[in-house]
Amino acid sequence: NKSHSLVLQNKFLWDHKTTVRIILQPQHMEDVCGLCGNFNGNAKDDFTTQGNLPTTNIMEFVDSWKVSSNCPDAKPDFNPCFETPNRETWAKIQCSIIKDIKGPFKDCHNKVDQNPFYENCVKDSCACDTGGDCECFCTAVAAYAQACNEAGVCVNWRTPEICHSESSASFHKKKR
Ligand SMILES: [Ca+2]
Repeated sequence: NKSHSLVLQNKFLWDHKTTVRIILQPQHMEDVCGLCGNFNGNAKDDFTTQGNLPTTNIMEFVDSWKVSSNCPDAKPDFNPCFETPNRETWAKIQCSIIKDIKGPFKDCHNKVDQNPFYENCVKDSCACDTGGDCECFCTAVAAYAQACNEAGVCVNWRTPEICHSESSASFHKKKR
């Protein structure tokens, strides 16, 4: 069937943690729909609901793609740091690696705006408070590293102290 052939012909990259990247071959343009868009070369119609209605309302868009109607609706402007204020300070300190003008991303700042990635990093790091808590932080930083990489700036940011590729989560937990 169609979804089976999609799996066979395209790249699905999973980091065994919190990130999945799906790279479709061009022949699948317009074969897909959903949260990742419809891959038709027009970014402006990617917010199309499951009912095939284009919208500018991101809440309407994401809620339309819920797998189970039992899931609660998305909350507009939801900030997980409000619910876990004890984590916010930690999240801001950790995520400051993205904005640090002397840090590993300094050469990327004039290529890719670091601010939205920093904001997402803080929110994600606040949200991930039960198990795998550093994985959300590491994933958020890795997203900026990926954007930098795509802009031609290769950033070597992982260290034994920060998001080391082996068992980084347990390492960070002990340190905190
Ligand atoms: Ca599109």
